Amino acid sequence: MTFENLLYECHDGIATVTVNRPKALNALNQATLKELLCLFAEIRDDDSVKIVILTGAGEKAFVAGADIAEMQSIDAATGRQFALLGHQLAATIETLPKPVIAAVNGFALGGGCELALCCDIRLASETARFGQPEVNLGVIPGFGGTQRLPRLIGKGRACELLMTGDMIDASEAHRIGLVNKVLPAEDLLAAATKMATKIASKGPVAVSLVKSALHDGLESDLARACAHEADLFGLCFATADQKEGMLAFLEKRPAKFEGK
Ligand code: DAK
Repeated sequence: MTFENLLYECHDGIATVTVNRPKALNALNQATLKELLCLFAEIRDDDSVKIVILTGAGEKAFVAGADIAEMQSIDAATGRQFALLGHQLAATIETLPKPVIAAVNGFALGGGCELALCCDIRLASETARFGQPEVNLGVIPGFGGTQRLPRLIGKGRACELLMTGDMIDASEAHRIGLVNKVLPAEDLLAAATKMATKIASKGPVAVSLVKSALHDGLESDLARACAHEADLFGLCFATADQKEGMLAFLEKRPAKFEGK
């Protein structure tokens, strides 16, 4: 697979997707959004991929937002198309039946912060900076930031970031729960790969169902979400992975999961 604005590699079931527009701090233009959509659709259908790491090229940015140069002159119809592409990408990542780890290696602003918010786990380098500066440009977040940010860090903190447009550093992002871990920049990808390797060694069906239970459940009331969890728990007992996982425990050996 070759893309103009992305780099892609996959080893041992771990796919790494790198947004590759470092001269524009990896800003998301429409072409990049379309490529990301296309690549994540391929990843969804590729059984050799167990988990995805999403990062940005260069040392400065994860993604510095939607491409302001491109957005500046778009009309309403193109703006709507742009927003739909962004929402489609967010939904694709959130409902991908495989985990996605954001390795945030620098600026994650606007649409870049929103992209990280769609991922399941966020690891950040000490050099990472987060913010939703759209109000500085006279717009609001267009890729779900007003919704996912308060769900992750709470309404008050989200309001502050969304209304002031302030940037916060990685340690503050960690303190408020926006990122799971902060690492020295040179260790970020290794740490993401280590975590990905650990997750990839677990029962793939179970990991996928955890993602589904979490994502669907958070959008639902507790009783309905618990009923959904019970359905998914039952489903596990129709899988070879459950049989292998429990047998391996009883035989005191590591499980060999097939993802079935
Ligand atoms: N778009 C396009 N180019 C960008 C960019 C961006 N978001 N961010 C940086 N660049 C470009 C700069 O223009 C510069 O290009 P050249 O001048 O070299 O050609 C290059 O990257 C390096 O940037 P700087 O020279 O500015 O680097 P500094 O270290 O001085 O500053 C910075 C880094 C990240 C603080 C600064 O670049 C900056 O403030 N960037 C803009 C960050 C930002 O405001 N991001 C949010 C964008 S708005 C919607 C859909 C989506 C959205 C909204 C609505 N709908 C359709 C409804 C989302 C909106 C956003 O994401």
